[in-house]
Amino acid sequence: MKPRILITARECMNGDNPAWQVNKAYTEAIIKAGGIPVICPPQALEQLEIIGDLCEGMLVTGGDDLEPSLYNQPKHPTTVCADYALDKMDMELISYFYKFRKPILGICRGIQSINVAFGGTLYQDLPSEYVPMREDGHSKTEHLVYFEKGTYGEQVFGKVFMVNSYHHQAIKALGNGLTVSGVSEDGIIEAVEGRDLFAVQWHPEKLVDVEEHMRLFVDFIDMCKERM
Ligand SMILES: [Mn+2]
Repeated sequence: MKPRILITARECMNGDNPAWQVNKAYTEAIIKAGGIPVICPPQALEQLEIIGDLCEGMLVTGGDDLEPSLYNQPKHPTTVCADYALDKMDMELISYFYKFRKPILGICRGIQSINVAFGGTLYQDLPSEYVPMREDGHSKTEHLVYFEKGTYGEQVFGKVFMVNSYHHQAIKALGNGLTVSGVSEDGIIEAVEGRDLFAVQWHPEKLVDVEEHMRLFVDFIDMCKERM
């Protein structure tokens, strides 16, 4: 049996038509790891819960920035908010899956959504809000992540590992119930873990040919199988 993995869809434009989209790299990584992707657009909570009940796990993917009022901050000029309905859906589903001990894997904006769902906050603009940081920022680059001793992240990646980096926001105050798993050389939190939960700031779905990055998907799907 293959576990069903809920992935929330982002709004985009298909020519003149508003549409829903999920980057193919996410669904393909889930399929490659042995899961079944289930794409879900924003809708009422009672309907989200019905879909949640049918799925064994949730992949919280990348996208535009979260609405900063969700963590009680005014909006920074560089913050690009897509859509409050999406933010609300991601928050509700993260809480629902966590409550029922269904595994959650977070990627990029996903680690930020998870952190805010657990009561944490974000840097809205690393280049202006975070000192010291690497000269080229964290956008369109690669950098090392150092993993904390005794964490799941260390089990997969060892002490230090190269990741890709495409972000201008990141975790500031850590959410309750989360543990820091990996940190960049300039001190940005790049991986967190919690009960049946792992999340990263980089994009492992674009690195599935590297065994360690692919293992995040394989381990996640294996954990979801245990819930069947
Ligand atoms: Mn980074």
